[in-house]
Amino acid sequence: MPESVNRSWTIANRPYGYPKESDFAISETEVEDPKHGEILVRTLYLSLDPYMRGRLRDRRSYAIPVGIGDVMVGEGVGRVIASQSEDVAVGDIVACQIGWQEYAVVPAHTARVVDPSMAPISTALGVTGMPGLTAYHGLLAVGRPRPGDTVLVSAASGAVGAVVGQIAKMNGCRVIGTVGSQQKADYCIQELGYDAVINYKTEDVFARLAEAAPDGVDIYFDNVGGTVTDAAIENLALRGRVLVCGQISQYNLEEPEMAPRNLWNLITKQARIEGFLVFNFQNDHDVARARLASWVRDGSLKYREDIVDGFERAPRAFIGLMNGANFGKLLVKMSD
Ligand code: NAP
Ligand code: FER
Repeated sequence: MPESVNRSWTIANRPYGYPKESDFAISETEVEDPKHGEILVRTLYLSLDPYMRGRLRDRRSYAIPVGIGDVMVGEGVGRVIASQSEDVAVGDIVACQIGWQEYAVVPAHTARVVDPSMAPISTALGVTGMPGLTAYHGLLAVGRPRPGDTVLVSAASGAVGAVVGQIAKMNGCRVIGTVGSQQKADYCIQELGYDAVINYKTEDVFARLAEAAPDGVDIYFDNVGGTVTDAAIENLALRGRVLVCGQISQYNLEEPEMAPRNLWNLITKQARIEGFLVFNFQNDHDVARARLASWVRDGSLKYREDIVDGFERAPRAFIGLMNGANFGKLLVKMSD
């Protein structure tokens, strides 16, 4: 029988600037029984993602903000422990919108059954999940890389960035990454096969990029915004493109920077900037997921997970994501 108490992380205050641990509060409720069409899921892994910072803001976007006192939103992978649905069985592993909690009752149709023989189940939140799909569709469908292209990717060792860089290499591109530490730089070169890496915290990104991409950047896959993006725009190749995937350098600023001011480069280079959301590509997710999983199985797509042990640590780990403390896809492993 399931435990009777469910612990969840709720929002105590809307963060001002960088979130603090005191912006989150643990609450305990009874574990509920699923009703018709629902399943009860016990969380095994919880995903922590940059987009969650946006959900803490009091503004409407593609999703409504999390309210004060509400359980923090988040995707998880869990085991079905009770089911009132014919489509999902007790014992199945599912990926679903679980929230930051130990148990969740969710409509069965919103859960995706995960096949553990495809890839390790934790990857359903990373390399074969939302971040991997973002990299896959963003690079291939929006960026359309050609062999010989120079591809620049920021947050290059992260959940999205590491997949972008490796798929770019598979497509015959020259890959340059930007990262925030020497350890991440070494990983990108030694494990992921990048051609060059720039540490934006210790190096002059403008000068190093001009050196590393003498013929200019054909595709900049932007995960961060700020200075790195200014430098990328300054160094675009003819008909270069900037794919705006994320702007993490701005997420915790109360006054976002109003850069870039060097858009005249788009005229001279006849370049374009395009933003995209992973949700735009839902019809192609199954094919993409199968390809990502097959690359994981044959070893051509490497991935790194930063697994934090214990549900209590979720807020601290999330705060760390916002300043680069994570190294790889950030997950919380729930205690057994
Ligand atoms: P991640 O890269 O695994 O982790 C975030 C990384 O961002 C940190 O490790 C850090 O790496 C970097 N970072 C943090 N603060 C920074 C700052 N002030 N300036 C520059 N870099 C900073 O996270 P992820 O899940 O792969 O997400 C990467 C980006 O993709 C995020 O911007 C996210 O919002 C975006 N995204 C967009 C979509 C979409 O549909 N458009 C979907 C998923 C993700 P360093 O130590 O290297 O700085
Ligand atoms: C993300 C950053 C931003 C993301 C989604 C968004 C799924 C969308 C924001 C909006 O519509 O306001 O990392 O990941």
